[in-house]
Amino acid sequence: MNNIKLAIFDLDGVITSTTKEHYKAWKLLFIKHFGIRLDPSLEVYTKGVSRIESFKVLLEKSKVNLDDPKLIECLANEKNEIYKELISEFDETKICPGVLDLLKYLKQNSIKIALGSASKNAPFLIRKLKLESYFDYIVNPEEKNSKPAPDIFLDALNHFGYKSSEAIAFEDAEAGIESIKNADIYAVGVGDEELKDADIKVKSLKELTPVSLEKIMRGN
Ligand code: B16
Ligand code: MG
Repeated sequence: MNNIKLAIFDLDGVITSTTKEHYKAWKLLFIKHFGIRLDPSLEVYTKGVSRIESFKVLLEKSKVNLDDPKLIECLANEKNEIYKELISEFDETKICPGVLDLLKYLKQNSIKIALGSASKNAPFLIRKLKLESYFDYIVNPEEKNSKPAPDIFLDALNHFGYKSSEAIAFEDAEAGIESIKNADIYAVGVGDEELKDADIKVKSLKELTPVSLEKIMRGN
């Protein structure tokens, strides 16, 4: 791997899958407080987007008028308590296919590894998945603009003092790919979504062999 010095990973949808748990927590909250059944089609708007932004988009799509910031924060905290309960049993078996091999390969090649997740629960989940030893840095999403803003990925670059051309980043959500591209970093799209702005798209990280990775790094 030529000049790539840093790999930045999103969490939900790349390292593990917590999308169902996030959305189930929102659904329970909306039923309890607003008597509204959230449609499954709205889930996509919450992927990769911060907790508060997810809440705001769900309120807007459900035509609920809520403009008291304190109440919004309080309900978002309640959703987080439900979510934490739902992920309390997560362990190594919840790591997505191909992740461990890729992390090992990057370590063997002395490439730094960072986590660029919008989730404030990321350090907790990484511990549960027993992956702490692989990560050289975990971005703190607190007080950063939500994806698609580039802030989270730029923070990882700045932490190591690397240029955007020296990094590669992995994302499963449209907002996340936009965030990577806004930071001018090479974007690997992961999963079933179209992710049309990704530089390369794989269904699963299992598809990335050392040979294909070398190719990506060389730009051919
Ligand atoms: P939290 P990612 C994102 O994770 C989730 O996809 C998104 O649904 C969630 O709202 C966001 O984290 C914030 O999570 O409530 O735990 O702080 O894809 O950026 O790893
Ligand atoms: Mg994600």
